[in-house]
Amino acid sequence: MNLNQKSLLAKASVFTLIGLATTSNLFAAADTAGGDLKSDDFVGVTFWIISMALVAATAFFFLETQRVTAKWKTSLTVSGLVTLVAATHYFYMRDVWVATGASPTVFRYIDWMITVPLLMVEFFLILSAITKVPAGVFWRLMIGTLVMLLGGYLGEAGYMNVMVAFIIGMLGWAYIIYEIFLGEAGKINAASAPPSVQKAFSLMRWIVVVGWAIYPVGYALGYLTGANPADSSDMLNITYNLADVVNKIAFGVIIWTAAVSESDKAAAKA
Ligand SMILES: *C/C=C(C)/C=C/C=C(C)/C=C/C1=C(C)CCCC1(C)C
Repeated sequence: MNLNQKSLLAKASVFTLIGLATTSNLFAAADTAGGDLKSDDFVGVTFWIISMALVAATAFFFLETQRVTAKWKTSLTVSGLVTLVAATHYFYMRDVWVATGASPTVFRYIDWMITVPLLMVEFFLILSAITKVPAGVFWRLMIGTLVMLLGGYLGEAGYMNVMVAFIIGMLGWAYIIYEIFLGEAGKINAASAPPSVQKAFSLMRWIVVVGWAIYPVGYALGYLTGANPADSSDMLNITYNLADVVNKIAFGVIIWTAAVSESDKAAAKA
């Protein structure tokens, strides 16, 4: 990349940040509910903290694309898109929560419908950077994602028995885990990836198993314990919010770590 392109990218990043800052201000101004955050509304506080952490993470991932080699730039951009989309939804979700005390289920699932496929794209990109990956891998991961989220939504929105919906969602998730450990995606990684990529890939796999496990735990705490509705709703939202920190911000940081270490190695060789 030449100097001109670099300064263009820097400008684009700055404009993105200004855009983000303005839109978040607009949301806050348009909806006075946000100003009604009560000092004892701890779930509401987590909505606010995470909104801002997601904004900061977005700025960080976009700006750091300038520091890494070409093949890692796309991965970092996708990480930034995940946190950008999530930050925007969090502005709306926290307003719903603060104004009504209800779970912002619709915004939550719209967010997941966009960000979970983007996270799947990351797997694909990491593998594609080093070898040719059949498109079938990508589509199978997408199908698993759709089943998982559709099941969850039907249960949470009241279209289906919460337990049956939970089981459908779990089956979708199990299929994703099967694909990345024992299916084609896992085999490609084992056969052709260099050690640093294998490390990143295996870390990402653990994110999908351990990090993503926080979501069904949240669902169970929200709908399957028989606790009173107010407590259940607190537990559900606090657990989902925590899960998003792990799976959107920490996940991006893992990719950033691999990207920086690979790029530095490439620079040392040159
Ligand atoms: C950024 C958002 C992410 C990574 C969201 C992930 C969501 C899940 C892994 C949800 C999983 C669920 C099940 C495995 C069972 C049914 C209920 C769900 C949808 C909460």
